[in-house]
Amino acid sequence: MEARPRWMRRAAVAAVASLLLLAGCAARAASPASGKNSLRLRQAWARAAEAGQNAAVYLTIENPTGQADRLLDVRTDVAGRAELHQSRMNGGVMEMQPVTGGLEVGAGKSLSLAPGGYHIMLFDLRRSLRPGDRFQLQLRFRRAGLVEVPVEVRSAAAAMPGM
Ligand SMILES: [Cu+2]
Repeated sequence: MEARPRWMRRAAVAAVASLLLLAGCAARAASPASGKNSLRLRQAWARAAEAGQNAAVYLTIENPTGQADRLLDVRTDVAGRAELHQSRMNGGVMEMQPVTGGLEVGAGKSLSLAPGGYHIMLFDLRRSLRPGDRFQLQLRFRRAGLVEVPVEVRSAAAAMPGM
């Protein structure tokens, strides 16, 4: 005689499986943010801008691990909204548009977000960004999870067309 109906046992197995998944994520997020097992974020900087305006952030993402990762989205306390953008020339005019589906960083590769290409767009700044200021940016990766990086504000005079 069965103690419990089959569906009940199946539900119990599913619950244990999801707990294991959660534990795996937590362990990964808690791993140290250096060494060959994790991403390295370098030279993060933003252009100076006034409160209420937009600003672009640039950085280099190095992936020394053996597995590709993907930057999914970005947030920061200093802006109402942050998006991944790409600048490109269109008929002699520099245009930018949101990146959909995130940005891949291949195993052993690095990805540069730089003026004229990929960048992080901050919308609706909650405070002015002055040269020499620093603020924290949170990047969410598919594998590495949430990674935080300090961003240094540089003079807007370093401006280039198209951000
Ligand atoms: Cu942009």
